[in-house]
Amino acid sequence: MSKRFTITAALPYTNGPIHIGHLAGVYVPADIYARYLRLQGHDVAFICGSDEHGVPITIKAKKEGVTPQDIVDRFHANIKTSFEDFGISFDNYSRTSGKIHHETASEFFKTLYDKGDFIEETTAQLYDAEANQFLADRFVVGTCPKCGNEESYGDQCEACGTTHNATDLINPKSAITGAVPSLKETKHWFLPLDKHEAFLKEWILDRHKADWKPNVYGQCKSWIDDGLRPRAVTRDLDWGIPVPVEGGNGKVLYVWFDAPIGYISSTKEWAQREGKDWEPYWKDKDTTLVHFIGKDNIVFHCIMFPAMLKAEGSYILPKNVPANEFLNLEGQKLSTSKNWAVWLPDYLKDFPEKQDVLRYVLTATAPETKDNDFTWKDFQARNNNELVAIFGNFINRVLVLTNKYYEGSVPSPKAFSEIDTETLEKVKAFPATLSKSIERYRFREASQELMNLARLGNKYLADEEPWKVIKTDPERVQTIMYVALQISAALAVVSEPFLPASSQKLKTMLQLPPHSWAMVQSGEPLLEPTHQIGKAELLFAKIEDAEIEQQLEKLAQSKLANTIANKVVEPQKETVAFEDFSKLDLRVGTIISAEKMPKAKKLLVLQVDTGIDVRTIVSGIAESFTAESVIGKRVTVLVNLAPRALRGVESQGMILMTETPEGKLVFVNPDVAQETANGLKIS
Ligand code: B3M
Ligand code: ZN
Repeated sequence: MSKRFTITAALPYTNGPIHIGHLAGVYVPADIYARYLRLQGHDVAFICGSDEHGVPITIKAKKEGVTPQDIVDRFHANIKTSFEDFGISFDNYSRTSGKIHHETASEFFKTLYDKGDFIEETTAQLYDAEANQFLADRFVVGTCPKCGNEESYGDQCEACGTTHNATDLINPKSAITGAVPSLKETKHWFLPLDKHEAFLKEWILDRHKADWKPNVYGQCKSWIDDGLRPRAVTRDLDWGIPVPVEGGNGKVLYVWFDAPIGYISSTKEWAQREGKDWEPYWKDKDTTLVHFIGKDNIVFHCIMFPAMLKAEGSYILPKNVPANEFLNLEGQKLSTSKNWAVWLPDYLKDFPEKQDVLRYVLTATAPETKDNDFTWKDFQARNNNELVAIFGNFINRVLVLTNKYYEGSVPSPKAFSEIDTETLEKVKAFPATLSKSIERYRFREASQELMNLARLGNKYLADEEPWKVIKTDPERVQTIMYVALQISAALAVVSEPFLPASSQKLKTMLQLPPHSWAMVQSGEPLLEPTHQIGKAELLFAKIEDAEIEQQLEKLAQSKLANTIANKVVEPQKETVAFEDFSKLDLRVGTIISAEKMPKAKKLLVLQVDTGIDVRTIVSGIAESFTAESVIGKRVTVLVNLAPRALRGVESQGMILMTETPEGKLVFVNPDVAQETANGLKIS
């Protein structure tokens, strides 16, 4: 029986492109779920849009000397294109700078205002006199009162996810001028979350203890247990939705008040375009509402937005909020500011036509219950060893052999062997297995079940060896190929939520007649004898080591650029008199042996021929150079440094080292051309 679902995906901030962390955390899982529900015949509104307000956009506009509208126009288009490129099948992708959203959010605020749901209060807020501006959200940085993170923002701490008022920060600093802010009176409207504590406790802690993911439930429980407090839902900013009530001039709605309402306005926009009524998707108690988000958005989707919806009174509440944890890249946190990311437009330039590969890998390694790591090596391995070697190889063999033996016509099966019947029974069971995982938001598990169906086909063909049997029992091969074709068709249908482009390509190759998830589940044939399939094309292509090396090199360049950009250039030291300098006796030496100092991370014990003698020198270079790599190296040695005992070894001198601007430790290498009989000549 068809049901109504409203599926929302977090509205991405339009201050930069989308990267793999966004896809893994929010958009691929949401798309798998929405596509799956459509395949079940349900009425689905899959809703998203650009989140175009908020301080990050204003900061970026200031940095570039353009308007916030310029910034959001640029990235709204960029992001929308990326979602289309990766088959994220929104029914509507709107934008919060649009008219319909301004109207919807203003009306929502006005309704709560007129009902007296807000606390209207003039309070002392952080103010930067130099910038002549109140400091809210990312305009202020300080120590989080909950976890001690010293880089917490005014509205939220990214380390522990909690949300707070800017005045709660310890040691706040203006992110505009660095100044310590003063306090200045200003009027704002507060959402009394404390008044909704009882409802949130019952709704979340009692009713959703079993079906919400532990990481989501746990965060909500800790906030509720900490005690909820009124939260300001307006700001002294000029970019955003003007506060639509008396005294609101010069103030806008807090971005986290307006953005979730963006789901509603985007649904309205879609319904208007489709000639539908939007209200059942947000107000009918039989509608299932699910929010797909990243873990840093849990408080806003489980506490704040539900409190707003409850206060307004006519809306349904989310049935589930299956937030994912974070994806890391090559062992480090993804970071827009440090350009430590794989941006979708760049990925597509380097791997054209490989959107499904990224969808698959990000699903197979999704951070569903804990942060997880994306590595390019794993990306290559899953493509080559799973998509190419199992899924693609199976499909290619089936289509090549069907064209070779029967000119593409599906053969009539003769008597089914036990293995044939068993295999077809297993195929029939896959949709239910996939449904179980998908309906519990376990997409990682589901993606591996999908691969197991391809494995089943691959194994069946390898065991039955039609290419051999054809010589002796062509009738048997008709049955084998008939079974293999049913498996291929089943794969085409059930892979659609995960690999939409590949699924479509396979359906085209099979010239798949009308089909459905239910047909696979019923076991009825998807390809009847004499049906004509098309030619075989490769579904997936191998990824070579060189392509991966290129990606790793790009990241290395990013890291280097970051080091340089963040390198603090130490000021020059105190001037020294020439007399002092001339006391130093510098010689050109050669390292004749080297070994790691036991239990000392940084130390190498070197035997150095200084031209005067061979002596022991202990050098703190073990984190930059291996013992083997320095043997034979010509080095500059300070030979008249007073001996020092280091971990029980007496060091008689020092090898001169320095750092490049990129922060790399290097030897002060003597230039052999200048060398004299007894060492470097100081000119
Ligand atoms: N713009 C996404 C983020 O925090 C935020 C989501 C809004 S969903 C209403 O990165
Ligand atoms: Zn914190």
